[in-house]
Amino acid sequence: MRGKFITIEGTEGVGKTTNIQFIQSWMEKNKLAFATTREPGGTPLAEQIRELLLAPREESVSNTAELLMVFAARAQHINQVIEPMLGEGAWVLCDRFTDATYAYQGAGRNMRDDLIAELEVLVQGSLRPDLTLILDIPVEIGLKRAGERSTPDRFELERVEFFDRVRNRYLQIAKDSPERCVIIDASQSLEGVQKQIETALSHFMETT
Ligand code: Z5A
Repeated sequence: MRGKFITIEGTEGVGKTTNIQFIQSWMEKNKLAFATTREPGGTPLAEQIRELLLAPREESVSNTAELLMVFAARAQHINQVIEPMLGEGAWVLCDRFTDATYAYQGAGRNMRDDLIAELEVLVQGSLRPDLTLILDIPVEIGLKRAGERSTPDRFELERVEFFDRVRNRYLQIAKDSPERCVIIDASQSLEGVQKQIETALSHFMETT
């Protein structure tokens, strides 16, 4: 049987990395075969594209170049990792996927949704996540959490208004696709966040 494709999304510093470890333990407890991966990245080539994409640089990066880099990395990732793993029956847990493109390149950079949708079809065919957990917190709190942790990448240097647009798009995506998306209130304590994640995963497993 084909595996399930689960994605985890949100603005900067919402706690994706922290909670992915929790989801991995949940999958182990439930004896599921799974692979954890991330976007942009997940293969040697896609990780190189990630470095190009995130590095702060003096040259301004065109929005189209950024969009194509994201989808070039995704094409390689799907071909080399996501589809083979799902085909083997493993669950794939992916830190960000195409919702991030609609949020960052679409809402953040004001790129047209129909262009993103065309690339989505070209690169993914019919592949879409089965479940998406959207971790949500006010932008200022996320930026503070992320800033305390590491030096900012090219996206983290953006203004608060950019991340407000990103956050609002994620909330809109959740509204438009309630059968796939679950919003997790990530402003709670880690324990509270993980309780919500566990409820969402258990419900998904029971109903899928
Ligand atoms: N990008 C794009 O533009 N288009 C696309 O299509 C895709 C991506 C796929 C890299 O993503 C960038 O790529 C991203 C968008 C762009 N923008 N940036 N930057 P990324 O996912 O690798 O990077 P990120 O969003 O910056 O993730 P992050 O900074 O690693 O954050 P996080 O993983 O969500 O958070 P964390 O590291 O788990 O937690 C942050 C801190 O908060 C840490 O110290 C935790 O201990 C703490 N924390 C976590 N949860 C809590 C709670 N509940 N309470 C208190 N403290 C907490």
